[in-house]
Amino acid sequence: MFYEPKQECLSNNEKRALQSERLIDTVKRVYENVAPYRAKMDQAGVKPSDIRGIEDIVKLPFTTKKDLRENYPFGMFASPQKDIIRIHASSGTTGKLTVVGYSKADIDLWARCCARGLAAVGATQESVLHVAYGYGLFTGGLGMHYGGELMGLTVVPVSSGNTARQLTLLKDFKADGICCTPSYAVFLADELIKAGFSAKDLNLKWGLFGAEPWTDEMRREIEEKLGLKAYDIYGLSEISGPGVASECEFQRGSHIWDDYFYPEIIDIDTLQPLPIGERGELVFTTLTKEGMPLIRYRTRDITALDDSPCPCGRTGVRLNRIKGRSDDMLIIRGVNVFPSQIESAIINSDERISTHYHIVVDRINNLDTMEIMVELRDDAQIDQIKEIEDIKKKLTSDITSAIGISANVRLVSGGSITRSEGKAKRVTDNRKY
Ligand code: DLL
Repeated sequence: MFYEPKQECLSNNEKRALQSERLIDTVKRVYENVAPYRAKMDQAGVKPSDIRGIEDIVKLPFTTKKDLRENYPFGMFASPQKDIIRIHASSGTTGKLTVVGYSKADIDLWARCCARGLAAVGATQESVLHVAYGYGLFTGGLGMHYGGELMGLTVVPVSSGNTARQLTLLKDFKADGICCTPSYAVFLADELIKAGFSAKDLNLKWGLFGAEPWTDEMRREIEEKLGLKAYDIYGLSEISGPGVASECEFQRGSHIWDDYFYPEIIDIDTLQPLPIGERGELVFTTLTKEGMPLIRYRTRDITALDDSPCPCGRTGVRLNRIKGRSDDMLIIRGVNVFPSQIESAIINSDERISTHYHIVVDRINNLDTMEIMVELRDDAQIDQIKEIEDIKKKLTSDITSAIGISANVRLVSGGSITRSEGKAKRVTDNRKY
């Protein structure tokens, strides 16, 4: 029911005409309603009337997380507050969240895109969908929830955590579809096996996994252990959430719903657009969003596009797997974390700790772990071991409240952390993608 061939299989000419018409409207909308966009366009010497078609997009300035931060919380909204019906947010670089506002039409569009993704992997109205992405400011849970409901599936809003309960519900409700991060899928599978069960005790047929980078090796592992077909789903809060792009049954990369989100790949040094197939940074322009339309938003995700025909007939340009980021954002258990957030928690926690720290990220038993080593200051007045315990306890809790997930803090003596001669290397990521 949510396969929309008319929109999903547009010819090149039809698509460009639609994208052009929508871009022209979006540029007018932001110029008239969003002061920071008006200022940026004036500075670049571009007027809405200069944008006559999608090819003119290159005349427009980029948008970055910095723009969202500088206009925190609602300064980038193009709709009056009375028309904003939902707020979501993800981590920003310096403690301030990146905030997104949705109008009713934006929520409907987002649900439609998630429904397209569900339909593309074979969900039907008889399906039971187990949503194990987190619900809340994170977009994973509610995005897939609304997509599933729009399609008429039976949605089970389990949210993240409590693995034993997840397994019980999967067995009892016989979900045929599951949504969670790929690393959690592997963890769930291992817990299933540990508890003495196997994929045969479940009814899973397909899963939509995303919110963090993963590989084809992980895909095979998940498919084998959970007895389903594993599909990639990509998205980011700023553009809407999950379902900006989604794989079809052929698993050849995620089709971008490019009648709504226009993709470009740029060279990260020259910021010039690259031809299809070349790897660079992914940039998106929303074509119909009302609440917070974004023009040429730099996602920082490194990937390439593929416009070769797909046997499914959909013409949405496909996204290769995300190969990394052009900034220092880490994704730990599906949560976006910037080292700068950890750094400011360290600086503000206790004057007896120094600003020398090192973060080690790993994947142990298929679960991301993070250890943060922090040096005590040489001149710190510490008389009792208990004081060290107290410093550690407070820092652990400060870090958890700054980044939203737990980390293992280890206090070490002054000088223990290797100093770098150039840029400090703050993070060692031992995970293999
Ligand atoms: O992670 C939205 C989402 C939820 C997507 C559930 C898919 C499934 P943010 O928290 O704003 O939104 O994080 C966005 O996560 O820029 C990528 O770096 C990364 N990411 C998302 N999906 C994938 C994926 C959600 N399939 C950031 N593969 C993005 C690799 C992904 N990285």
